[in-house]
Amino acid sequence: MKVPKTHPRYTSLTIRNKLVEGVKKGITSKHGLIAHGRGEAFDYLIGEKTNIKAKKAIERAAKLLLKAKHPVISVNGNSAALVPKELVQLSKLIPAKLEVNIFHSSKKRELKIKKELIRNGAKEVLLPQKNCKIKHLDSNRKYVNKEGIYKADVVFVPLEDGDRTEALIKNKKKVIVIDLNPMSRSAQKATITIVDNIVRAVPLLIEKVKQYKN
Ligand code: PTJ
Repeated sequence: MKVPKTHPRYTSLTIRNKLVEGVKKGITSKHGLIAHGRGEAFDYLIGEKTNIKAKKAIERAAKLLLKAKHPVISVNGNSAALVPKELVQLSKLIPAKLEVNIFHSSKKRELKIKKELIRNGAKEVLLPQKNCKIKHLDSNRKYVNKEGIYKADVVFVPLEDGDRTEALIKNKKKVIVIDLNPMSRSAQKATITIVDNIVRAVPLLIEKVKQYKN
């Protein structure tokens, strides 16, 4: 759907289009549309702007990612539809590995997300392995890659449901989360929580990483 630039909700409707496209391409799950709706509601309440607390959290996140020995960016169906290019750019800058990790189990979707990241410039994208699991987690998210999340010290989770952050922390990892809902389990349990929309927060994180690297 083409959104007229003059529409008062232009940005929001354009973001929705990306997710609908993600579903059509087989990257995003249908549940991802519902998840986005929840995020949108919180974004509306915070005025669809990055607030000062989020900016501070982004600064701390950039520092933690740059200090990490083995940082990994975890990518699901929503983040792959909304910020694929930015996640690839961030992974190259830090540098950090990119690993696909989805809640709604689908081998086909994992491969499509990987392909999308490669289309956006990624050289390497890790996939979960059935013989490699993290502890304290029962959902499909428990499967990880031996060279990625399994041995990571810092995991960046742009947005997801709340079953994994706590488990990653119990597995002795530091977790950076972006979540528009400050009351979600992910937001409450993470080492660093950025309460903002990933479409705004990830570009700001890229800028901070560039600045600190210089
Ligand atoms: O691709 P999969 O199978 O891994 O599934 C991904 C989703 C997102 C569907 C899955 O993880 C899920 O169901 O998540 P939830 O439980 O709906 O939680 C998503 C969280 O992200 C909620 O707290 C939303 O408020 C928040 N959120 C949604 N869109 C955004 C967001 N936070 C930041 N930026 C957004 N654009």
